[in-house]
Amino acid sequence: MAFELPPLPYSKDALQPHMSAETLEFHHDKHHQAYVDALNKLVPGSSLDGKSLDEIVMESAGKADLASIFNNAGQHWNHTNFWKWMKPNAGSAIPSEVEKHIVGSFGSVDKFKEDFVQGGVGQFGSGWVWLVSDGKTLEIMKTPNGDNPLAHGKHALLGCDVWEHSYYIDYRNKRADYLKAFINNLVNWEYVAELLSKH
Ligand code: MN3
Repeated sequence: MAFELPPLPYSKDALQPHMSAETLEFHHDKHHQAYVDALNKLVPGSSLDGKSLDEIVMESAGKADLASIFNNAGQHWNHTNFWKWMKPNAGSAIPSEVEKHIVGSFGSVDKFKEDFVQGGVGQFGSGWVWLVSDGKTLEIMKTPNGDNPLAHGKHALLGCDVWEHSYYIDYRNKRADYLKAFINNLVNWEYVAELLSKH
């Protein structure tokens, strides 16, 4: 079955002023679409044909001959969640169950936000910064390119794209400003809570 670009769960101007309609137009309609198109060219006829996206990510991870499939499958998985990890008028209210786990693992919400921003700033070149769970504690993780927690046996609760295409139109080279705007104004904490309840 062919992979499909999921529609954005909000209109393209819904995340302004923190993320512009122009950014979403390029990021969702062009970049994410390109990963989906590449996957649909690479997977048919390969050893991973017919598998789910999660299976493809996990089974291609670390295999040199499947690197192209891994990169594009990882990016399709990452972006599909990234759109859901944001919402309009998100504010900063964190559901109590999520806050309890964050405070238990990081000491405070402020320290978690600081570590998340630092993780994203510290990812050299393209990649992602994550809040992950191992089933017990939460931690910050960063990955290069299309790599993600799923490929490392961790559960992603939140992730932010730090490829330049995600912030250069709105923030130019100021990755830290983009990360601060994301963590303070864009996070769909109800989706984070839903993922936490499963892990
Ligand atoms: Mn991206």
